[in-house]
Amino acid sequence: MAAGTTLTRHLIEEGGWRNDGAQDLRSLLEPIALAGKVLAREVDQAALAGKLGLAGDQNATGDMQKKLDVIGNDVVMDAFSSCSVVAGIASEELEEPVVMSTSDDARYLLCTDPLDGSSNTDVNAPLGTIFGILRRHRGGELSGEEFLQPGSELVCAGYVLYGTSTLLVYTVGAGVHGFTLDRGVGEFVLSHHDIRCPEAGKIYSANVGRHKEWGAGVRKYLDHVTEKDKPTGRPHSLRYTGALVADLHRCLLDGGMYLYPGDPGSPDGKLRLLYECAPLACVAEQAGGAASTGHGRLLDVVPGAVHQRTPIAIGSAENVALYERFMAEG
Ligand code: AFP
Repeated sequence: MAAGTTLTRHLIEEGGWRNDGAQDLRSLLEPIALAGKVLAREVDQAALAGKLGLAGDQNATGDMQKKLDVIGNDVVMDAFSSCSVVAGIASEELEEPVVMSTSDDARYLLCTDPLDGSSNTDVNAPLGTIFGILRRHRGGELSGEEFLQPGSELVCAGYVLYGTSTLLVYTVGAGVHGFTLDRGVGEFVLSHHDIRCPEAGKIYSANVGRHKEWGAGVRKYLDHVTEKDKPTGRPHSLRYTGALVADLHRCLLDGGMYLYPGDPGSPDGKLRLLYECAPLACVAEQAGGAASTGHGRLLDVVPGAVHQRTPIAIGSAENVALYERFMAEG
C-alpha cells in the first residue's frame, strides 16, 4: 500500500471482506471515520466550549454521564443516520438498542461505546471510541436479542483513539490497520499497516488500587510480574491511563497485557462485553494477540444482555496464557 494512502482509498483498494462486499465495508467505516473526526474536534474544543464536566444523568449501566458522553453518542448516531445498511445501534449510552434503518439493505448491527474513558475528558488525557459490527440474521422489527451474539461473529471491529494524535484502527478479519487523522486535510491516512502484537510484553495495565479486592489467581499473577527476575525480563512496568482503548493500543504496539478482573462485589468486573471488550478482543486476536475472561476465550462468550459486563485480560498472547494459568491455579 502506497504512502499517503487515505482510508477511503485503502477501502477501495483492499476490496472485499469475508462474505460481504467492499461497498458494505465503505458504508460502515465512512460513518465511523466521520464520527471520529467530529469527536476529535469536540474533544479538542470541549474546554473552550463549556463541554467538560458531568451532564447530570446516569447512563444505562449506572455510570454518571459526562457532557462528552452524551455528545459522543449523538455524534455516532448522527453519523449513521444516513447509513442504510445498519439496522440498529446498541450503545453504552442507550438503555435499549435503537432502530437506524428499516431498509431491506439493513444487514448489520452496530455496537459502540462512543466515548470510552470519559473520566479523562476533564484532565486532557486519552479517550476512545469503540465499534463492533455484527451481521443481522433476519428482517422485520428489530429486537435487542439480535445483538446477543458472541464476539466471534463480529465482521468488523476497531476503535478511534483520541491521544497525541487521532488514530482509527480497524479489522475485518484480514489484518489490523491504523490511520492517523491529518487534521490539515481532514483525512485519515494509513500510518500503521498490518499491526502485529508482540507475542510477549513487559507492560501490565490494571487499576492496582483495587488489588486487595481481587482473587488469589489475579494477585499471584501480579506478584509474579512484579517480581525481579532479570532473565525473564521482570519486573514488568505498570502503565494505566484509565482509558481501555489507549492502554490496549500500547499493548498492541509494544506488547503487554491490560487487565480488569472481577471481584467479590462485582464478579464480572466493570467493562461491558458487547461494545467494549468483544470488539477490542477481535482486534487483539486479528493482530496476533489474545483476549480472555481469565477462564477462556472472550470472543466465545455469548452475551445474555446488551449491557452485560465481563472480566477481561487482553494483549500479548503469552501474557494472556500465563494469566489464565494463574487463574486456573487460583
Ligand atoms: P469511564 O468511561 O467511566 O471513564 O470508564 C473507562 C473504563 O471503562 C475503561 O476505559 C478503563 O480502563 C476503566 O473503565 C477504568 O476503570 P477504573 O476507574 O475502575 O480503573
